[in-house]
Amino acid sequence: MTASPTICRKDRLRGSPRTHTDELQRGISFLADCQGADGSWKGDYGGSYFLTPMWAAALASMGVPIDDDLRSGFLKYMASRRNPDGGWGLHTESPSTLFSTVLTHVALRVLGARLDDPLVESSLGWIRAHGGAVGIPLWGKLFLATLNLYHYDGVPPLCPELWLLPRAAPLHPGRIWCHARVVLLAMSHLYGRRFRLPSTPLIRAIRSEIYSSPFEEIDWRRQRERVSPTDAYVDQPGLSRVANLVLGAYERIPGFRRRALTETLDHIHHEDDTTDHIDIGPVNKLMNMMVAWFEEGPESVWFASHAGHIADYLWETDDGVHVNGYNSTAMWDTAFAVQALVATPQAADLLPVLARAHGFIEANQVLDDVPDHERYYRHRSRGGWPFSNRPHGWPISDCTGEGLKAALALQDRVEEPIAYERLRDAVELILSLQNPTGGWATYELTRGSRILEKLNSSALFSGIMVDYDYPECTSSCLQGLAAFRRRYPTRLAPGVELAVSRGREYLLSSQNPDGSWYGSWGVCFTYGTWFGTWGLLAAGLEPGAPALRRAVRFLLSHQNPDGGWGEHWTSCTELRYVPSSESQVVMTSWALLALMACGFSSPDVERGLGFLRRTQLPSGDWPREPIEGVFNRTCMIHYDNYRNYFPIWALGLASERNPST
Ligand code: LAN
Repeated sequence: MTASPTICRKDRLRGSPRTHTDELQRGISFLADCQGADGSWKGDYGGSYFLTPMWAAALASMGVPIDDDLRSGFLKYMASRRNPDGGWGLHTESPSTLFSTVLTHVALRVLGARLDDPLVESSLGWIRAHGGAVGIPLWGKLFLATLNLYHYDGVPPLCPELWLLPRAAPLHPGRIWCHARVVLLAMSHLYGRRFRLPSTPLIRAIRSEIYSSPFEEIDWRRQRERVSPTDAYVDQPGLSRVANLVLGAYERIPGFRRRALTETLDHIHHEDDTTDHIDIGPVNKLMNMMVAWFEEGPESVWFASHAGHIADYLWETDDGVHVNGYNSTAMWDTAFAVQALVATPQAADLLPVLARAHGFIEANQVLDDVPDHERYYRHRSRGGWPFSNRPHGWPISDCTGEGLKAALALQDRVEEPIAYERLRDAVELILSLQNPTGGWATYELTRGSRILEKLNSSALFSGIMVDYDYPECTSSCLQGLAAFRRRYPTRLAPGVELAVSRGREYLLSSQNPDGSWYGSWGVCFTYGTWFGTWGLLAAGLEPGAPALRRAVRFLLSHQNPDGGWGEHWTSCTELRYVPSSESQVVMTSWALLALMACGFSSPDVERGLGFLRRTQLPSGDWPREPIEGVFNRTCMIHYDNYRNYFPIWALGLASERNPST
């Protein structure tokens, strides 16, 4: 087996105070210093706490070598994220959940912490006070079952036979949002094989700790739908109960299991092979790695290929080692950093930085579709940009839009710009991803009906069953198309024209009556409204158009007396604007970007810019702030570089508009 994974330590540069008196120049110098040797920017992508104990528990249980640094890094991180009530939340700012607390307890114990360790006392106290681990949500049930800490009879049926359904079936897994689909894929394989670790004294000890009655005496079947009230973010839908009954009955009939497992295994291999064993995200990466371990063993080539990419997801900070939400943020961060830098008056002095960034963007565009993409329910890939890098290889609509914008912004600034044919491929991919509604979803077209959401049994995440239209994705695609049209007015013109006008209609129809848009991937209405306004402007609306005036009014109504904006993550879960206790640099930048693009200039904009200038640190960095990213409504995620390039973008736009500021 391979050696202990080397952890990426990518500290932000704590540069010495800059000599520049100008905040914009200071911010630019700091950002430029943070550029990696490959030309990209990437950052800490933690915040979704549950990932770390899940990984730590599984890696240690599979016997992946964990050296002292990694072990103490995991322990330190878990210690630093404990809530005052002694439990751990789904994300780093949320109330405690049984899911994260049980995962933490198991991780602590398999990493060697003893029962008298204060952290273990804490997790155990919390679990016992909340009815024991029986009420852990579905993902936890299945995960614990693989570790031999939950009985498979207590896991709702995850029949792999679903993969044998005819493609036209409304419930076919190929219709599910790709992230949920690939997690379900691995889970149904593990379930179908009833894979579990051998029972050891430690496993038996943990069993006796996390349940209030002896493991053997628990009526497991009755636990299938049980979810602790602390974890029930999403109601357990009635339809999923019916499905559980039907599939539960089916489980007793020997039928197509062998064929189904061959099918799921084939799909798992395809995902591993086409992503260089990085996989689309941290949950299916871990689950596929477990499948490899159970199927072929720790010494197999398959497992070793997985182990070689464990470190891609690990990140070290002063708080210890955590698991990131993706293998990196490189492409997303680089596309925004470039756009921010070219919006400043200093752009002409930054050619070497921009050339390196261009090199990264060029080298990470996906050039081919994955083999047999249709058989494996994959959309085309050629021409797209992923969130992270080419080896990961799953392009996303909005990453392609932002990548295209960044590439076009660099066309006249580099010696060898990306060839027209490749930009055309990006445009064609974007066009192929537009839904009949005019909107864009994330990785694929919307394939399933909203009824599928009624089968979401995760309890923890909302909106995971379908790849819905999103204003943010729509906006980035529209902006990419508009930038392409400016550069090549006659190329692909009819298709681009039509797509832009349909996209505009979608954005207009998704605006809320108060002028805002709900943002699904950043916190929350401020983020959505920045994208909404920029999308409509790209689609040709005049800055004074009524929809944009409403958006401006919305933003101004939430400006704080200190000139800044600050929105709390609970906006995402409560679906209404919740202010945070203090203004935040990131939201202030989004609001200013929207206001300035809408042509709005007034003392309010000046006060916002003043907030950005005042809060900058002498190094040119800005202080880390409360969490600003989200997925699936309930789980927050931290975008570390947002606080660096968004303020630069806003300050840069302001000084381009008014060179005296
Ligand atoms: C991401 C990361 C990138 C993000 C943007 C491109 C920023 C967004 O505009 C579209 C959605 C997307 C691609 C996205 C979706 C959900 C992800 C993949 C994540 C937030 C990173 C981690 C998260 C994933 C779902 C975590 C695993 C949990 C599950 C519920 C499967």
